[in-house]
Amino acid sequence: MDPLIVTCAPVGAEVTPEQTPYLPYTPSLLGETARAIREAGASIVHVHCRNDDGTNTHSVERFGQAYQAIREQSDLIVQFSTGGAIGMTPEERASVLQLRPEMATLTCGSVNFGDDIFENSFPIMRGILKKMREFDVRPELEIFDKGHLANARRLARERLLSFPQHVDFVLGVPGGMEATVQNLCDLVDDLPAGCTWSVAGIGRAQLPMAMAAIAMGGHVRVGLEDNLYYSRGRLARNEELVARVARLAAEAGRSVATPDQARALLGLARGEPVLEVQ
Ligand code: KMH
Ligand code: ZN
Repeated sequence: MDPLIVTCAPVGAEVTPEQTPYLPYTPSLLGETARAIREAGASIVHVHCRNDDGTNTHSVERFGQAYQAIREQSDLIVQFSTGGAIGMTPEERASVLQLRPEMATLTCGSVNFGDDIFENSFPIMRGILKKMREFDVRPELEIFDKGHLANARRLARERLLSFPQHVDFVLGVPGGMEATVQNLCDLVDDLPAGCTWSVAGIGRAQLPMAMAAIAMGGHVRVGLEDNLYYSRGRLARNEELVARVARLAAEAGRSVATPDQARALLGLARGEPVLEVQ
């Protein structure tokens, strides 16, 4: 099997600094986290940003600072969120693509998200994909439900997307597809040929989904965005979640991918960020 690509999503948009002391919600904390998760075995960092008071922001300036801090401390593949937070406008969510991160997420459809709706209509998805093309950013397709794969195929028929792509199954969101091994197998079966995939299990599903992906030849996403706990009642640090997956993979005979190995597996050319916005 290929080396395991471990993505870490250390911040997210839903967890608050009041819930855990381990949330790296400033650029400088993100830089330190990048170093720690790289040492632990991560090759991709999925980025959301916060203001100093912990509130969500998708400001281009803040993402630029975060990118710089991560790059100063690691060679990780930097993947920006274009999902942002519930309530952000599609324009706000796509604005950070002008910094030309190596990768960014594209959620492939709307989904109930707790009591909210995470809105990703076709016009929103098309707008984000056009910006990705303009700034040469590689998408990671976020799949919260099986119909999202059909939506991605529709975007491919519209020639806004081409396959194969790297796909992340986000399982266990209240309102989305449940985190079961059967669901994961069904999703993997439905993937267009040649796609690589990872799974992000939400909450206590993070560990069993990671173990399934290791066994199935997929890849894994962990981090505080998706799960606050290392074990029942014990808050996690991001690097601990990465290190545990790396240990489990080693037990199963899979090494973790370095960022450059992950770039090779994903067909990414290493690019440097454009930190000065023109
Ligand atoms: N915070 C969620 C509403 C992404 O980063 O692309 C969306 C999300 C997905 O986290
Ligand atoms: Zn995210």
